[in-house]
Amino acid sequence: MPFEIVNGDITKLNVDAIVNAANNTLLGGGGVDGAIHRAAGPELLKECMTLGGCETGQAKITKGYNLPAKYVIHTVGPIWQGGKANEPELLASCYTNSLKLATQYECETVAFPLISSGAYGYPKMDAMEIAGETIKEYIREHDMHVFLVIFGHESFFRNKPLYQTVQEYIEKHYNEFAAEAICEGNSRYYAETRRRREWDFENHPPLESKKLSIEDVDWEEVINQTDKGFSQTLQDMIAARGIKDSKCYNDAQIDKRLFSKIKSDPQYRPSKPTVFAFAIALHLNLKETEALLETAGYSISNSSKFDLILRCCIGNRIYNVGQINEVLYEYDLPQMGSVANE
Ligand code: AR6
Repeated sequence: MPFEIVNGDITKLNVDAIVNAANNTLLGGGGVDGAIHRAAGPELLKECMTLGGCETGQAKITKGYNLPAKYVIHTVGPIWQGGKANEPELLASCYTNSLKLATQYECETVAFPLISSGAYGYPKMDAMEIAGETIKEYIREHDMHVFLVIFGHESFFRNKPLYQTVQEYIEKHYNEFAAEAICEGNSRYYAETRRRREWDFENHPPLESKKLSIEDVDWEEVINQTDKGFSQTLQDMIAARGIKDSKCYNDAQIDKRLFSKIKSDPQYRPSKPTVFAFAIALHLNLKETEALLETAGYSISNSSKFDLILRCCIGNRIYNVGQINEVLYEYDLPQMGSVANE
């Protein structure tokens, strides 16, 4: 279910399987292929020699040897030839076939590099689009945590309208909110900044004005009993929305096991990103989000960029964890649904 875009070196990840962007021979090469063979040691090449190569778009699996990962899934991306040689379909099948192998080998955590985007010359933005869409489609139906590992911090989402809206919002409010904290004693200043903040959402049409797919709910009764704690409040909210648990944790991109843990432990205190993820899955407005945060002992902080991003997205009725995670990635902030947060 959860999908995270992270920065780093894939050979260092402690996951069930890492995916290698290999070539048809499967006998090693440069880029991420070279790095994986170096880190795994010579035994990996020995096993690869028994595999008889691999077709473009297909995948084969080996052990991980000296890597922290248990398995390496070797896939061969298409060489970019201008886009008219079936490259998008072949690239998508690299992800799907690798994920199918991972399922077959009962892998719960899988990490991909951005296949074909180096020596094979696939335009990076397009490669990212295909990777994101294909992985998200697969994990909708499969219980798996997938990482897309970007080598070196590269930007992918700065041209998107949501990033630009958030950026403007942060530019406008970040200093103001920081100043607000300093001037806490000055109630006139505080009232003024608060008024301006509220004006923002009241007078600007939200980005997403289409009708929500879930019926609006009168939360009054649900959120008035905040002493119930997070676990019970969340369950009441899910019941009030009339949705299945699975829809809620899938939309929140929260791991099923984490959800069960939260449900069975009335005292469970989730991380802040996890609370926000549920607020988004439940399509809460800002007031309701604040009430849910309060049940876990949090409030929205005016001097935290993470909180400002979430405030901006929820104020604009952006209820898509994937889109919000793209913005968080650009700001190098923890993403919602990340196990590392819990
Ligand atoms: N961790 C994560 N990503 C990495 C790492 C790393 N350690 N090293 C590089 N990348 P490439 P391709 C990124 O060229 O385009 C090989 O020689 C890199 O920044 O490794 O599919 C094979 O043998 C880029 O975004 O793979 C083939 O002949 C991405 O991994 C050929 O290259 C993929 O770049 C395959 O080319």
